[in-house]
Amino acid sequence: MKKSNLIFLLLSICYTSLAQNPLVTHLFTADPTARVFDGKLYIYPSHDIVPEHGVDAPKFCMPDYHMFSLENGSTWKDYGVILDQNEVPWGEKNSNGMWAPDCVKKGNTYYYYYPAKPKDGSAFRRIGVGTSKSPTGPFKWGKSYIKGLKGIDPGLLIDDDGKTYLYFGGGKELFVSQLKDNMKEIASEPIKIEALPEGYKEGSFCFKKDGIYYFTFAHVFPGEGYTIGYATGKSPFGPFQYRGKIMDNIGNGTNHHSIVNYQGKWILFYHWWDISGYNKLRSMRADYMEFKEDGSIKKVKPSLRGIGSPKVGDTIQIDRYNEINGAKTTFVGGNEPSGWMVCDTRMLSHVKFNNVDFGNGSATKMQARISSGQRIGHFEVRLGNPKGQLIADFPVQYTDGWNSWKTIEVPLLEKVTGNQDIVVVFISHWDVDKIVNLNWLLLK
Ligand code: FUB
Repeated sequence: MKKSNLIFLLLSICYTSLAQNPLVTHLFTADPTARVFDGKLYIYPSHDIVPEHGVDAPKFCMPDYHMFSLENGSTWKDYGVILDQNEVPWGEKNSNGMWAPDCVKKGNTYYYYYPAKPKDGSAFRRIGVGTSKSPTGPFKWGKSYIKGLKGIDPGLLIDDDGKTYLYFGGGKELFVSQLKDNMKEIASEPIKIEALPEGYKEGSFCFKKDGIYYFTFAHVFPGEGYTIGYATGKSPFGPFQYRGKIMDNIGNGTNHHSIVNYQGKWILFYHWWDISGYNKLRSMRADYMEFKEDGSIKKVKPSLRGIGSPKVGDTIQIDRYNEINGAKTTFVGGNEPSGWMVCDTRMLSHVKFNNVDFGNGSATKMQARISSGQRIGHFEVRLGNPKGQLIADFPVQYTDGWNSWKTIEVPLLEKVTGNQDIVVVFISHWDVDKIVNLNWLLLK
């Protein structure tokens, strides 16, 4: 085996994280381009890091790329670093400018497009390409950047006739170029995408549905923060007509996205910086997206629940809820390594978590990860709504205090099959103002 392949294999960390939002928390990830290859969902994001002391990176500090795949419907596998900035044959060393990438498959080859700062000083960013026979690499990196293009945020569209279009750019204007069949050279000079509204734009992502080209992009209306907007047209070159926002501004900074259809559902991938509190340390997220009958896109509201269906054996991160009433969430503490929990639970508080996959009904038990400094009460797990069918009943136990975590287990009271929404209802006396802390549930 070649040394580089061996190193690649060793770097393929099997770190997994649940598919709720944010998608991973072991590193900061931004600009998520999701792609479905042969039925499997992959994400090609960029990677934000905290600059090392002495590194002049007042803006983004982005030294390399990881990539991820969705495993078992609810966990993300991190393949480790697939490209480091100092491996870019034409790139300036240590420039920390590995911004938003994309990856597409044509024939049996995967083409990974990424922007980097060229060492010849010819532009702020050029776009390079790597090729691989596998979606997870290793990629063979082209010796030069694509000639004739300058800019950031490559977004690729392979049309039904096999022709490939590269959308790119950031600023007041966005561009598209058709690529030659070799996928590494432009077949046409960049064309400016016309008739988009005023304001800063970046993060072009074009997809086709029912014969319509949806050109989507991050957009700052003058006086407003980043939104995700879209325009539609009848050709990959446009003209496009602006149709509105897919996501409203969710705070200051950027929002870069992609859209895929996975297992019959449309998903919007985007990023936010809610867990770092700093808009240069972002975390990728995903939420379902829907179309109206007239082909327009319903606005997506960022949720904690996100996508994915935990199965028997997966932790159900109940603190990433669809609905919460009378309780709160916060970071875990004590002997629990990391994550969030449901806390401040009171009489009849409830938390709803949609889309748990009970499969063919093989689960017979349920576990709960709890901490408690008192012992009065219990919590019920019900189907669908707070008064739905009772499927598990956990007594509250004293666990040695609110920072001391313990896993408890009860039998499932019913055989449950298929995808179900579950609701946890907390029961105690009205004067108990803190019943139990709950980190996760698990079907066994
Ligand atoms: O991540 C660096 C840059 O910020 C991306 O290229 C833009 O799309 C914005 O998200």
